[in-house]
Amino acid sequence: MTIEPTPDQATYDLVVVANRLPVDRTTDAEGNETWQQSPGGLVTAMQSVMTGGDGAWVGWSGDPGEAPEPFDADGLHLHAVGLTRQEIEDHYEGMSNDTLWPLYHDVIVPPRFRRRWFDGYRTVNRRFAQAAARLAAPGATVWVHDYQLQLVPAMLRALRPDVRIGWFNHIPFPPVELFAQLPWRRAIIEGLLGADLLGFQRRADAENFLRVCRRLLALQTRGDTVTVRNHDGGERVVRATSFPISIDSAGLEELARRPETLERARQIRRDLGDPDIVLLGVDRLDYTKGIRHRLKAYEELLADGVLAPPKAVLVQVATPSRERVQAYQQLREQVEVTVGRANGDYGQLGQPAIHYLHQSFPREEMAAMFLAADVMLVTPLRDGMNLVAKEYVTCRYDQGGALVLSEFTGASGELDRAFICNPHDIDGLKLTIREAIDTDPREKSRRMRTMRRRVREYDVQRWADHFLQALAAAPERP
Ligand code: GDG
Repeated sequence: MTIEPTPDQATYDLVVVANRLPVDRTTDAEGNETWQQSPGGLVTAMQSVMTGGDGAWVGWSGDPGEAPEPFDADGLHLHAVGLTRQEIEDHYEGMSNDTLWPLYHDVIVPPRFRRRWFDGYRTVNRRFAQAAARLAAPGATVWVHDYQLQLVPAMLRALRPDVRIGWFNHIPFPPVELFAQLPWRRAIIEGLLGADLLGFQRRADAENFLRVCRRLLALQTRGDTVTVRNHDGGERVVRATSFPISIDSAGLEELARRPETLERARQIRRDLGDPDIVLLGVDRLDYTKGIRHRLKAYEELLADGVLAPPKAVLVQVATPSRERVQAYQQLREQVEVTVGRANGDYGQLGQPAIHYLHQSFPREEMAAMFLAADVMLVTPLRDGMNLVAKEYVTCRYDQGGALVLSEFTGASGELDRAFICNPHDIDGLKLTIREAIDTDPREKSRRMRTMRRRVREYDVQRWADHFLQALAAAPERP
């Protein structure tokens, strides 16, 4: 990637504000520090809407300490926000990942409320808002992302009333009965209402937000809008609606279609001992993803004698995640005990029942795994969207494979031709896995074709375009 310093005082018509920059710091063979584009659809989507050199991205570099100087990388203007070790602990690990993440995911684990964490959250949100305020050209569009930055819209509006502000939530928005637990609920709602447009993954998330406004702040809502009274007595209208996120399906399909990807998929099956059935799970190692429920169902299918290695194998990729947060350490232990027990009870020499990989892999390898898998298990207890489900169907240009998908994912709203399951119902999950294996291949192909069409037609580019068009059309301020 080409990297150049950014001219001082430059301003931009589009500013993206996200917790992380779209690049990771790496060290090359000579020991020089450099930046590499992080994988992910958001970066790809933003790159295409930010071409023309008038877009900036504000985010944290991922390391503690002073922010590196702003720089340009492949046509994107990158402005790092520096966080101290304490701020990372309070804002990121604490308030974002130990309070908001569990609260917004149905309280699967109990959220922890710490006043110090919220203070850190507010300080860091202010720093992001100030950076965005400096970089936005007059009348610019600022697109804020996700639950780590919910105070930014109002802070930014106070600094720059001339800019148009959108916010998109990548995770679910909880029902009022759960959200009401949050000690700082008023501050969060008021923070969000600084935006012109609030985007959610599902309509139900947007409706939860509107209900929160009515019930907790006694605000008036009408259709998908909330009316907010300004300090000067004037009124503003904020729109809250859904924009289900998607993936760069053309780019991923191109990768999946490469001959070397197919060859690698065949090699993976050979390495697994040429089983009849390969089942696959790919998740960040997160308690929202339903990995324990999936393993329990699989272990019972082994115990019942329905499935057995070497004819059937499960590959579970669990990418390391948030390893400093206690709930994630506990989950890792539980998963690893279960995998060890299943392999001890049902594996044979050189033929484990579960191949467990606590690692991350390059995109090429992920595409080959998707192509190699007969049944993809996506069983979250709650998930804003779940991109893995969309990636799997995109890679299956051969119309092969079957997707088992939890009804508690945003993706199930679009991919309703998947084998839909309730992961809490272990007997039901076992039956759904069996159905995904046993259904007639022609029927599976039909289902796959329908799902592939949906993801191809509504890709991440369409998603970004829709959001930005809706933001441009957001009610003019009086
Ligand atoms: C949040 C919301 C929402 C995973 N392991 C590897 C790897 N991955 C990639 C997947 C996929 C991405 O990471 C994970 O995205 P998900 O959507 O599945 O889940 P979250 O990380 O929880 O994302 C979620 C999303 O934001 C977008 O709005 O859908 O609901 O929770 O792209 O493929 N990629 C590579 N190696 C790995 O080992 N290269």
